[in-house]
Amino acid sequence: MKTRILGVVAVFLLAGAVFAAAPDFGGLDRDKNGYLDPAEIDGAAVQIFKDNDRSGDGSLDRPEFEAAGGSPSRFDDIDTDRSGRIDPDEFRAAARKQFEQFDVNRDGRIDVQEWNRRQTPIQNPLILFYF
Ligand SMILES: [Ca+2]
Ligand SMILES: [Ca+2]
Ligand SMILES: [Ca+2]
Repeated sequence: MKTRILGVVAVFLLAGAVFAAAPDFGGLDRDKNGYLDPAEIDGAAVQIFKDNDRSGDGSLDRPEFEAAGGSPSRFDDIDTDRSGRIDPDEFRAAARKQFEQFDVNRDGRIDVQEWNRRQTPIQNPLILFYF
């Protein structure tokens, strides 16, 4: 009997853990409808760009990008004109590309399954998506 109760408790705990792991999409789901749409990704990109442009010169240089958790190779991917700086358009274009990568079923939104496929709880979702 006791083990059975423990079993039930364990199932509840497990369900709770799964539920807790259901993402709020790293806070990106602004309208809280359970999906990420391109406008949410784009809007957040503008803010995240500003937050990480520490020098305030309107672009992200390599140190700023890496300080935010980005890798050197990812910087090169995003800096499509090879200027050595990421400008807002490049940043948003990269976010759009990420969106398309996540949106496996191409319905124009990222659902929880699509999000979880690429995220693990230990990763900072914003870094993973934008940097
Ligand atoms: Ca949403
Ligand atoms: Ca550039
Ligand atoms: Ca989708």
